[in-house]
Amino acid sequence: MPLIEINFDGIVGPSHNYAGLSLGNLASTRNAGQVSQPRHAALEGVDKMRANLALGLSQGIFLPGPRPDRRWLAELGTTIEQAEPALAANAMSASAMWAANAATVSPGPDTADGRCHLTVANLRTMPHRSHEWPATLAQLRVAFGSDAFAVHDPIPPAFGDEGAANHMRLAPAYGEPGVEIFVYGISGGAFPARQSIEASKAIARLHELDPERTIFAAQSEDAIAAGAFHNDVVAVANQHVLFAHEKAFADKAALIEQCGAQVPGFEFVEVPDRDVPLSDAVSSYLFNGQLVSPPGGETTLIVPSEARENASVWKWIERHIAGNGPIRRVEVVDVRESMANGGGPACLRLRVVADPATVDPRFMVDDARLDWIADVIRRHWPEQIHNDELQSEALIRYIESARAALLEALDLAQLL
Ligand code: SUG
Repeated sequence: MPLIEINFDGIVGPSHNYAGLSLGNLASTRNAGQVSQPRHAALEGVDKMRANLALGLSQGIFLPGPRPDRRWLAELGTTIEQAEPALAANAMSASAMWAANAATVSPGPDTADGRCHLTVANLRTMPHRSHEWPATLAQLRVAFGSDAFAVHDPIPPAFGDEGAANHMRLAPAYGEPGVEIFVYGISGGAFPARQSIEASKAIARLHELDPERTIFAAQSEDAIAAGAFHNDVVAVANQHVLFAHEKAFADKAALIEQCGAQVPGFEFVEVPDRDVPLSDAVSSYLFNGQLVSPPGGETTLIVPSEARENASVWKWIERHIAGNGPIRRVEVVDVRESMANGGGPACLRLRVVADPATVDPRFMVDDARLDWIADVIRRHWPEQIHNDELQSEALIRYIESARAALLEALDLAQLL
């Protein structure tokens, strides 16, 4: 079987809530204290996966981590019952749903040993995300346990790494050698730059990438300051196409020149700031779409419904498609509960180019398995979470048994 792109979506965990934990993520700050709907959020995620399957794409899943993270709280000398509310919220976040931050992935055609390399992200910048990686690593080791893969520990927390959200790959076809672009932040004005160049360089070395086909590019300070806390809020690549906002990169000209020189047929689709200002790009998540090549189909951009509701963004999309640009088709999905925490369609998935037969089948889904997952969600996920009940004993019991029910249903109780 040739190598294809598989999208692994993070299932929205039963503790999904709005605690406003992510400085620099405007949606997270704006929605702090709102009432969340974990059941609806997780079902929105399932519907997004169904839409991917309907396009003929290959689909996988990642599981929610244990929440509250009792082990992390114990390392901090406390418990969920006794922790200060702010710390308790950090232990309750369902942020592992944003699988684009799970790991950085370098497919086999790009690496010296021909294996697909994955490095789990340390996510050290935000406390609520810094404790995701042990549970993520445990499942990566099961899902990608075959010889076709090399799974790496996180790089040391001295250097911030946020995974594939700051990494893009350009290649004439998925199974051919590509160029990998690592995007890092230097400064974000009032907001933190989460990805460091030291982390990106370490990953490129660990993944045994060819330095001739590896690019390091800085994010523009303006983009981070406008709320692009990850590069995937302002840029996305697929095969030979790079789709980005005019202000995404510190030195756009140098990046485009390198891509043009190294990627056969390279096409840059740029959205000028005068058509779509950075603020509209950030609020609509236009670039946080999934840019995909369905089998035998046309290059398709899967955008959140917020993109259709933004006049400048929708006008740009309609004009691009009418003008025969490289993006031939647009699909709209509803992931509002995740969007309200700053997570769009692209945040919810990790792309892995691989032969699906080399992946543990328990992490792959079809419509029937999604029915099954949706059924567990309907039966076990809380309907609502109010911000002031994150330490409620009853809610915690409910959340812990919901995750256990899912893992058992998927025959993955070993990860409990
Ligand atoms: O890290 N939101 C996530 C959103 C991650 C989006 N991922 C990508 N762009 N790939 C973050 O900021 C909000 C949690 C809260 O406030 O409770 C949060 O963590």
